[in-house]
Amino acid sequence: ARTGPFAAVDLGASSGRVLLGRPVDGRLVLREAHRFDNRPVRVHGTLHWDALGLYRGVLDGLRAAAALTRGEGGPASVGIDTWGVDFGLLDGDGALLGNPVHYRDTRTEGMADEVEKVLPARELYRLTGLQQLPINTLYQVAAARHTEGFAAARQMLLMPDLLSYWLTGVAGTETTIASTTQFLDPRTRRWSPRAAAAVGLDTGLFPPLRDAGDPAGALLPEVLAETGLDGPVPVTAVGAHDTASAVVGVPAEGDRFAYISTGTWSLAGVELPSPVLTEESRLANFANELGVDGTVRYLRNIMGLWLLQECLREWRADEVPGTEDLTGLLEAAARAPGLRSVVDAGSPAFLAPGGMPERIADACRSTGQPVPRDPAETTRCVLDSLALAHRQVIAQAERLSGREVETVHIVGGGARNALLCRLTADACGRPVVAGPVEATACGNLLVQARSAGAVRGGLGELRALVRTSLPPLRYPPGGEGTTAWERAAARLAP
Ligand code: ADP
Ligand code: LRH
Repeated sequence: ARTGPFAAVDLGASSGRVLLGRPVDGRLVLREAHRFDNRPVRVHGTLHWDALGLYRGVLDGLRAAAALTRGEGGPASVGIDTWGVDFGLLDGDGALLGNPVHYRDTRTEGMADEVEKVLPARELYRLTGLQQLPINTLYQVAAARHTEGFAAARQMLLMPDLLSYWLTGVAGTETTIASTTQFLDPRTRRWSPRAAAAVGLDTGLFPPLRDAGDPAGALLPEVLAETGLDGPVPVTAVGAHDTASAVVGVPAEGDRFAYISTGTWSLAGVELPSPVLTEESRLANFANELGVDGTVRYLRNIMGLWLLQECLREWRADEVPGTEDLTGLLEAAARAPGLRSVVDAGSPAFLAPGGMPERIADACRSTGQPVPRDPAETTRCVLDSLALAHRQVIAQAERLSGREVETVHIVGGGARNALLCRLTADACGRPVVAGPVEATACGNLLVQARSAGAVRGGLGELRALVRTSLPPLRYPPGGEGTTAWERAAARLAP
């Protein structure tokens, strides 16, 4: 057996990275091999992912991993996770038919109404348990189904499965990423023929389902040659949905916890043994995404740091003073008056790119609140709004699932944002435990390590390993108490 570290390929909406890691003397030791930007491209009005550019980033990462592990015989295996819902279409020769379309593209506008005529949302929820979001693969298929590309497609591969296919030549669909499509039944963890039929999709377009921990092929000779790795290098299916791997990497003890995976999105919720498919749950727009080891990720999407990323993009393009440096901006936001104005950070109105500072200002105006006067106040408004949304989602998750929450874990890039962590602790009235920043890569690596026999146990044991290796930071709840947050929430009530 190979003895080198495991390689986690983790692609988020804003950046990709390749991390190396393995357990040594009861600790997970991590090294970063490579990091690259993920920049979407608009062509003739359609927003795309730069799929080949991302694949090049993965190859560069594997080349860096090869160089770092030369003395150890190279990585023991490779696991791939990416953001959810998006896919590439392949023709009969296995060639990519056009660049995958970005979930923020406007093609899905009006699709929920189209689908509603064939399969009412109420029924669709009972079949798939997914929250109603325009980004869902089902609505993307509804928008694309009459295009020539779709007619020519012989296979449909979700993003991590597409990258895995390019690396190995083996096609498979991992269950956690499949659960973001709105075509999967969370009770059986198999395709729902009725959901697929609603948009005329043949689920035979997807390759066979596989679970996190299953073997997923080996790097092709051309990949070995290109990256300087010595074969064979196995690829292992991991929680291929980044959020599923992030939840594995949450350093929680016991089951009385909520998680918030904060990066471009904030995904807030609880881990459950089985789905909640009640009408009340649907109306609260909760998703039952599938997790590793037969779990359910009962969560809701919140717009997340996307709101800040988009403001920064605009401010920096306009060379607005005080916005070059994120740390300085966050310090100024910490000094700005708190809870002056809040927006609904759960609203899909903020989904599309562009004009974010102005859209936030408009949202404040239309709810009769003061408009932020500068970037520091806008940033404070965004972070207050995220903390408020975290509070609301966790309270609802608790109520709808019956799962008690004592601790709130924040993982992902947002765990670096001390102000966001503190505000979330204040808003939730519970301690926030922050970190690891790279929880997704940790979850990815640990599932590989377990498959290779380098660690044993269930999610509890994997989480204990994360806890001892990367001790998280604690933020006790404080501030004015939760009534201030209730009053802020009331300003957004219809
Ligand atoms: P994704 O996986 O969606 O691409 P990440 O988990 O990498 O996102 O998180 C990216 C976000 O993390 C950034 O948008 C930024 O707001 C936040 N972040 C990154 N570094 C820092 C930092 N040093 N201080 C505060 N926030 C940070
Ligand atoms: C986070 C994420 C989230 C999905 C969205 C498309 O990166 O995977 O869980 O809803 O991207």
